[in-house]
Amino acid sequence: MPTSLIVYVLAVLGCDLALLGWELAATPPRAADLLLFSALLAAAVICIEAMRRLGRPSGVSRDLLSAWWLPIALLLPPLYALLAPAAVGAVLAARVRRIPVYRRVFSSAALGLAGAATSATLHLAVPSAVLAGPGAERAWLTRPPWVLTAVGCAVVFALVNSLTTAVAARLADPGEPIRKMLWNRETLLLDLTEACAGILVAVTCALSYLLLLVALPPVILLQRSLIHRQLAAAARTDQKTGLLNATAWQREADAEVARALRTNAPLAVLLADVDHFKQVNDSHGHLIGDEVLRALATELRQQVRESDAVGRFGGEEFTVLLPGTDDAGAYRIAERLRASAAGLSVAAADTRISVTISIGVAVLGQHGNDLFELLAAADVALYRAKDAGRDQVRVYAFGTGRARTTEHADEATDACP
Ligand code: GH3
Ligand code: MG
Ligand code: MG
Repeated sequence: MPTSLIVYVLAVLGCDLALLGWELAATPPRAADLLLFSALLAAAVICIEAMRRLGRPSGVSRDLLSAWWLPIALLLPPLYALLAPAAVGAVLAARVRRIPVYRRVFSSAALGLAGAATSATLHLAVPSAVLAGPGAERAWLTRPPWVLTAVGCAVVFALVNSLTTAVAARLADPGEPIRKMLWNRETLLLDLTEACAGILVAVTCALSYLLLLVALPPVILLQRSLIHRQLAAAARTDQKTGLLNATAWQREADAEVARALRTNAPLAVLLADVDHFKQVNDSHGHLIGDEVLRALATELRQQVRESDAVGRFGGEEFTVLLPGTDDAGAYRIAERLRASAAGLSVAAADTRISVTISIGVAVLGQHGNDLFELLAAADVALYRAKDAGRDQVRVYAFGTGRARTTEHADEATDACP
């Protein structure tokens, strides 16, 4: 783990503990606060148990527990917003996933700081006369201007939590752009869902504690659908590279081939294999080998269109499906992939590693009439590229039972000495 990351994690934890100490000393215990805190914690624990019933949700990175952090931050003094993630983090550690302790502690501290910032923002924005005003104790939150303030506070919560964790992710992997770690369409949607659920639960609780019983089932249902979505996405993904796994790629490719046959559209398949990859493992170890595979996967994904399916076929072999692409286009794209892979350099302990890839190309209608035939033809072409000296692209030549560079022979010879 980089030193900068260790320092940062300790700093976040230190801030969280210092604030917790301060708030413990400054907050007088009140029976009503403790009752609401316990009720919301109990609801969070029920959600965790409901999550466990879905099996071991590895590959699930988001839950809907913010639905409970936010009401705690909005309806109680900051002390409780600092305490809640630690308490629920301990339950999660014992009951759900086995993630490293330091990550669990860091994420609890980040949530605690986000909750404390939310609570502080609320106490700045809402006059204390309103907070302690007449009527049911927390009914102020149900009035329109203060509901809007709560929405602003939910934004503060999402911002502080995302920023704190994005900085840690960036320190762990300096190559990744921070914007990508902060938000994409999917995480924005999840943040929005969590914020809306949190505000609804907070307003419900403000009306009556008993209404928590009414809020709990829809939150659990929402959480289940969220987890199902993430499990479905994880089941399609190769954990090491983030690409489609072999089964998902073949399913997508089958559908695209059927569509191309129906509409008479061109389609090509590329099969890429890393050259002498065993030497990378033998010289630098399997972990660095994995880093190289990840870097290659990211590069391949970035070099093709969103609509092209890139998969990890196995070990150090990748497949690329190119719908709407004829033989000339497929050759051009394969050459681009080959050249960009050769230009990659991955940091190892005291050196940088570069690898090359060989690629076999097969085109629907010319080299095969279904996915199986296309993959077999691309495989033959790939091995011709290996035979010819590696770091090359070969297009399958139908009828000869072997691959050649067809009309691109000159380019191939030039590009792949
Ligand atoms: P060639 O140019 O002929 O393809 O040579 P090669 O060394 O790449 O071929 P070979 O098939 O002999 O070796 C493939 C190597 O890839 C062996 C295997 O240990 C390694 N490998 C397969 N999957 C992984 C993985 O997930 N991580 C790492 N680090 N290595 C892997
Ligand atoms: Mg290889
Ligand atoms: Mg191989």
